[in-house]
Amino acid sequence: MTAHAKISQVAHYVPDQVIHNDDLARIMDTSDEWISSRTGIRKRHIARDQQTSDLATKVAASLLEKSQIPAEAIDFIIVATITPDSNMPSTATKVQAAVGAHQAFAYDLSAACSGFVFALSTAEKMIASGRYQKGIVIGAEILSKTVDWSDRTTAVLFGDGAGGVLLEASSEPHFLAESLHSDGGRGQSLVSGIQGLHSPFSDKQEDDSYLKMDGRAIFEFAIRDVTKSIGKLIEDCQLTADDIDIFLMHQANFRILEKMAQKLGVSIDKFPANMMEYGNTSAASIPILLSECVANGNIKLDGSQTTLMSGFGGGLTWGTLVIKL
Ligand code: 4VN
Repeated sequence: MTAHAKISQVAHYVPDQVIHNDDLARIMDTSDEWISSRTGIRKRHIARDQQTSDLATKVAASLLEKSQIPAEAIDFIIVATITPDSNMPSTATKVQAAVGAHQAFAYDLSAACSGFVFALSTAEKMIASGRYQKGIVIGAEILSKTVDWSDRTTAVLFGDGAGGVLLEASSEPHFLAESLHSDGGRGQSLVSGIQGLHSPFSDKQEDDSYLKMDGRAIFEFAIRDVTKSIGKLIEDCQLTADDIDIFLMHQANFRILEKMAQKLGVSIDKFPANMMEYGNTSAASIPILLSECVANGNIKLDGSQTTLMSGFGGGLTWGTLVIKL
C-alpha cells in the first residue's frame, strides 16, 4: 500500500494596512496609470508592526481551527520565505511554538517565488513516504522590509502576506506530476539580502541588501523558460492544456500571465489573478490565491478539479505541480 498526500484545508492572512498606487505616487515618481497598465497591480497590503512569523502563525492557527485538528497532531511545519524574522530561529519554529504544535519538526525553505511550490513538493514526498501523516506548508513574506522604497522600478511591485495548506495522508493519489528547476547561473538578475562581506577581517565591507531586479531578464525568463516547462509537463503527463481546469500562477504581473495563457493556448479565464489587490507576495502569492479560490467557490477541494500550480522567480527557480484538488 502506498501513501498519498492531499490538500485538505487552506487559509490566508494579509496585514490590514492597504497602500494604493496613488499613495505611492505621493512618495515617488510613479502613477496609478503606469503601475496598473504594466503590472495589473492596484494596491498592496503592507505590515506596520507585524513580522513574517505573525502572518504565518495566523495562517497556521486558521488551518487548525478550520480543520478541527489538535495542534499536537501536526508532524511537520515548513515555511517558505525569503523574508524570515531572523535566520535563527527560523520562522517555522516560531509558528510551531505559537500554535503549540509540540510534536512537529519545523524549518524554513528558501526558493523565492517558487518557495511554496518547492515546499509543497517536499511535503508531499514526506507524506508519501508513509512516515508522516499531517503537515502544514505555508508561504509567508514581508517583502516591504527588503524593497528599496526610493526605487520606483521595484517598490511598486511587491506586497506582504501569507497563505498555506494542511497536507494529510490520503488513500487516493492527488499529486499527479511535477517539474522543479533552478538556474543559479542567472541568479544575479533577481537578488535580495546581504550580499557583501561584513567581518572586520575582510577586505570587502558591502551592505547592499535591497531587492534588485533586472526586470527585462526576469520578464523574458518567465515567458520563455517557465511557459516552456509548463507546456512540457502537461505533455509529459499525457494531458493537454484543455484538461487543466485552473492555473494557479505566481502573481508577479498580469501582463506575464496573459502572455503565458496565450502561448499555452488557454483562455486567461482559467488564470485567477489577485495581484490587483496584493501585488507580488513572492512565496505567499500562490497559497493566498488558492485560499481565495476556495473561499469564493472557484475551487471545491472535492477531488474533481485538475489544477496546475506554478511558481517562478529568484534563484533563478521555477516549478510546477499538477494536482487533483
Ligand atoms: C517573476 C516575475 C517578476 C517580474 C518581472 C518583470 C516585471 C515582474 C518588468 C517590466 C516592467 C513592469 C514590471 Cl515575472 C518578478 C518576480 C519576483 O517575484 C518573479 N514584473 N516587470 C515594465 O516596464 O513594464
